[in-house]
Amino acid sequence: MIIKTHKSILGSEITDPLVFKQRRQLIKAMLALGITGSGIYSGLSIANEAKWQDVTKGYQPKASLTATSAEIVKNHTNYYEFTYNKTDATTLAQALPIDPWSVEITGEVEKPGTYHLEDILTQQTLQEYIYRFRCVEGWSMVVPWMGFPLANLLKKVKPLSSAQFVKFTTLQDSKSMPNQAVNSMLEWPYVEGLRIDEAMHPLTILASGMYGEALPKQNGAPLRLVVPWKYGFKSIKAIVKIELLKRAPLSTWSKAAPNDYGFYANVNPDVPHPRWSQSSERVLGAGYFTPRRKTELFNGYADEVAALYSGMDLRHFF
Ligand SMILES: Nc1nc2c(c(=O)[nH]1)N[C@H]1C(S)=C(S)[C@@H](COP(=O)(O)O)O[C@H]1N2
Ligand SMILES: [Mo]
Repeated sequence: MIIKTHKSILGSEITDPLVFKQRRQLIKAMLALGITGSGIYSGLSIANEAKWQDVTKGYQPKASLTATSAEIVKNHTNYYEFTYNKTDATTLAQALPIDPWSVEITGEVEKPGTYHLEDILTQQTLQEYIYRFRCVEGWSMVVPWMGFPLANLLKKVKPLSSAQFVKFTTLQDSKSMPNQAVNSMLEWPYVEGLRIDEAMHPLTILASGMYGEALPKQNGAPLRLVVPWKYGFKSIKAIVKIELLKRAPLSTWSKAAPNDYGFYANVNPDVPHPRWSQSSERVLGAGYFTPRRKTELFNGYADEVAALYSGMDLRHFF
């Protein structure tokens, strides 16, 4: 099954202080649920199961996805606040201060506020989500994220019926993010958005970990969005603000190049980028002679999400 509680995050071999903290939070969360003692791992699984079924209403996860090697996912990143290449964020992003961290949730909600990340995570049950991840540039990977449904957080702040869209904003900190101090085609801070039904969909998660460990900084620590049926640029990193809005926000890429990057950015093999085909993808970690993979509509999640777009012309709303 797609969701597994990761034994290793509870294991004593982890020494990274951040992971340790996350583990403490997990344990705190378990205590809050009344799960204690020797059944700590199995108890957590059961709690997860119940919660998951709660939010998914019968969603059947895909089995049989093999994760890309962690080394590749950690060392091949897109993080334009730090660099325009795919390798240097691994080291450059280590300068990002991520503790303490808080997230402002505001706009069309009953309970706006600024919430400490620790408090957000303590109230959620972290689970593993093994998802395909497809970049608009034409490469793909499979990542075992650790996180929780965005819907679970949004429900806590009680969106008003006027909330039609959700806007996400990355940290603005040109001291630690050098490209934010440089003029480029991109405007900072990085901004992304979803329609409210996309944001509430059970496949849409906020991730604070991957491969059973705290999320590496270059991959968007301490908290990032993951929307597996959309091109990777929608999955915004280092989120400090979530706003519920009446109207669609203008996202960073749509603003910079509206003909290249639409608001929806659903993975679609039949809608080419203006300068390249999207019909296939290079699978990271596959051998040199391995053929490209055929890209699937909605990145393989059509059964779960196609209904969100029924009646929409996906060429127009690309
Ligand atoms: N804040 C921010 N979020 C971002 C990006 C970025 O440059 N800045 N890059 C996006 C792009 S283009 C992709 S493909 C994914 C890459 O995620 P990864 O580096 O963890 O593989 O993050 C997305 N989120
Ligand atoms: Mo991307």
